[in-house]
Amino acid sequence: MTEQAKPLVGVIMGSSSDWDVMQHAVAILKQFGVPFEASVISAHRMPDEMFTYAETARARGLRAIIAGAGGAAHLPGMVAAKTIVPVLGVPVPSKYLRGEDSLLSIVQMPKGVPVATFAIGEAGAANAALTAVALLAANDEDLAQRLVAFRTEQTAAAQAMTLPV
Ligand code: RP5
Repeated sequence: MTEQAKPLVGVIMGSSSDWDVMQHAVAILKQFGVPFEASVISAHRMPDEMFTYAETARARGLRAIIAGAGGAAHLPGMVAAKTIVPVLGVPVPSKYLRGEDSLLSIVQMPKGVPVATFAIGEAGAANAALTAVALLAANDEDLAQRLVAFRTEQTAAAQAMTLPV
């Protein structure tokens, strides 16, 4: 799926089965009007495509790559190995270990090739996208103001919370 002619953020995932989680990253990028592309790139089923994607990412204009995978989740780390574009890793819940395996696979990168790793599941996917927005906002004041407004809305919602006591 390609959403814009010139995407700034790439959203990749190891399988279409990751979409339920990764759609939350895409929803944030849409909400903020950030041009993005989204596709299935599997580390173990499509290794050549994975390397080509990573090797061409910077020249194609990508400024961040959000990579989600489950199980023995090599995708974010291997993509990070082939590009200096920041890689934001999202651990996808797995069938047997609930994503703890995904989290440890992604977060525990050896020193020198970082993957910024987020929470397991949809919160992680959304926060990875919000981080991509924040990275882009450093050079885009309109986007920065939309991010400030997003935070302000959350503050107002919390302030309006009541308890049943
Ligand atoms: C990983 O294996 C994917 O990221 C997915 O989370 C997991 C299972 O993939 P499917 O067997 O559902 O295609 O590569």
